[in-house]
Amino acid sequence: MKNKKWPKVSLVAIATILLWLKTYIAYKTSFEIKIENWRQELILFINPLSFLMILFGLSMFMKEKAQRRYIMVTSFIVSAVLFANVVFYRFFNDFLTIPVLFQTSNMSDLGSSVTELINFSDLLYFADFIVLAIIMKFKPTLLGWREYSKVDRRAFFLVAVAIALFNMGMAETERPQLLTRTFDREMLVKNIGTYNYHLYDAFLQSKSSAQRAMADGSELADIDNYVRANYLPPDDKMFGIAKGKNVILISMESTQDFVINRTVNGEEITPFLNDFIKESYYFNNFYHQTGQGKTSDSEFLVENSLYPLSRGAVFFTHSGNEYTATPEILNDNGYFTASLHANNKSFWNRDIMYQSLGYQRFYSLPDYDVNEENSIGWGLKDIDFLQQSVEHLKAMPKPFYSKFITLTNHFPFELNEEDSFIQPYTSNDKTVNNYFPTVRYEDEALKLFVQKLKDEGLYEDSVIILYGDHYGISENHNKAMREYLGKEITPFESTQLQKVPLIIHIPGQEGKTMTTVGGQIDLKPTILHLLGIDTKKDIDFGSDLFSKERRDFAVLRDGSFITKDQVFTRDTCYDKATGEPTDKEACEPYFESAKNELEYSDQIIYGDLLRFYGEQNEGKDLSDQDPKE
Ligand code: GP9
Ligand code: MN
Repeated sequence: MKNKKWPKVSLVAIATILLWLKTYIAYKTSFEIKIENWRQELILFINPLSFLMILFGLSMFMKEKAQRRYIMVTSFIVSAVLFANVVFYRFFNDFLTIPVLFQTSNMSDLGSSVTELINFSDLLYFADFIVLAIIMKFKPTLLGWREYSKVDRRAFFLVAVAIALFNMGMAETERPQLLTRTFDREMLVKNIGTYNYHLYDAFLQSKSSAQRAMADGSELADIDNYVRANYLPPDDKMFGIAKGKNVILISMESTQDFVINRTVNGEEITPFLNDFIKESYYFNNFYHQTGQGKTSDSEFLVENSLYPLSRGAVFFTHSGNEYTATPEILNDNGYFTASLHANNKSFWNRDIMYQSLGYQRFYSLPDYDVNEENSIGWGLKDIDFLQQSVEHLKAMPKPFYSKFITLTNHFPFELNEEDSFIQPYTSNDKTVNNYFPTVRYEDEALKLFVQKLKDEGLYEDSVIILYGDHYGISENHNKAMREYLGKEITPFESTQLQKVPLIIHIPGQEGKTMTTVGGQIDLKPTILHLLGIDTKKDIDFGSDLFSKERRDFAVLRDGSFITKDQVFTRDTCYDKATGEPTDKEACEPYFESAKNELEYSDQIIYGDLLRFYGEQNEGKDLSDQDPKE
């Protein structure tokens, strides 16, 4: 029946406002969302609104009875989704994702303790729904209803869209490239809201499922041929030289190669590394090949010898794929495998991806003693992180394969006074200026770490591999870099600045500078060969950096490539000797290879093709695995 009177309270408005406020209260009381300034607080406050307006607004097209039913049912479902996240968060300190819902071991953990996780007061999460239901039952006339005109609806949806755009605009300024890079779930929820986050998650999921469903493994034949043709046999002298040794792999945050053996204000930037390379293999033509996934992309390259994707972070988009990563291979060879990083475990989706890579244990934030004194910028300072990590190393079964991810030398390169061992550079560019002291701090942290490894008797039994994860100084800082380096930053120089240090220390081996051109993609076969593990049958796009048959070649994720004598970037072929553009013909023989590399690797990831090769990996929570188990 039509209610002719002006509505007392519009059902659409009341349902929207109740759920909006409830969501915000839940954000503040049930999740630990870090808020750094009032803009972030405002984003958090408004972020559920546009979604709820659109969701409930759909009922404006309905008749009274249908509208009531629709609003009640939707309100209940949305409340249930929110509540499911609250319960999940209590246990895992993380937000739900679709792959997680299907991870049986996670869910069974949760299932057994669900009664402990839920209490009577949780009914409060449904308080608004209960109130709505009571009114509807006993005083339905309190809630008005009217037929909405076209103009009403248009105005309503326009407002909703405007709020959504305002929200996105603010989020974009607070966290640029939020959606293409998808940092971590907390950041997504904080910026676009829990409901939009679920939509986004569902979108990612369906996209990759469709691509996966269309693949049948027949594509592998060509790829297999290509990879076989590019396989390089190991140098007999190096194969197995570190058999049975521990591996300590260190990802050096934002560390570019140009800092090695260089000074700022007359002082060495990396005094420790400059010494350490004298007793290690030091690769000075080694490139990072990362894309938007930054650190996680470098991890992906190093562990899989596959390229990351051209957009997004493969750690997020394809964490459910089958991989044959170094940790998995080493598990089968009697190694204990662990990653150590003092950050949220879900950052870059590591907690999930590490399961697919085969890690047995992930030491993340809760495994470290982190407080205000020992933190700066992104979190635990490198010195504290590495020192505390040695205790974890001592507890691990031997031999172990351990990956450390440092953090202090991260943009915006913040440092306390007492940790500044050198003065900043003195250009107009604060980022470039501050980069040097944080690199110097990282160098100090590495020195103390190596010292501690010696003190604890771990040094002689371990291969130590250090690599830079990606650039720290982007092209936005070319002016200050020109000033510092004393040369114009042309596209050629920019490409050369993508070099990151690679240092491999093998006990008992003398130091040597290796000039072969290579990249992060080459680390997997290199490491495995040093440990005496054959890689002939693996699908690796990289090849052993010690092989005598090396062909100097590295492809960057943007399609640029580097050979022995040329650099190809932005459609121009440069002569390395002069740094000047040269005839394109000189680069032409490599075009096909560079294209194939990236395309074949992408095909593997999009089609999840390695599942046609290997067996299935079971999902496991890695945060509380006892290393002795
Ligand atoms: C965060 C750290 C930094 O855990 O890996 O990530 P980045 O921004 O360098 O990719
Ligand atoms: Mn990084």
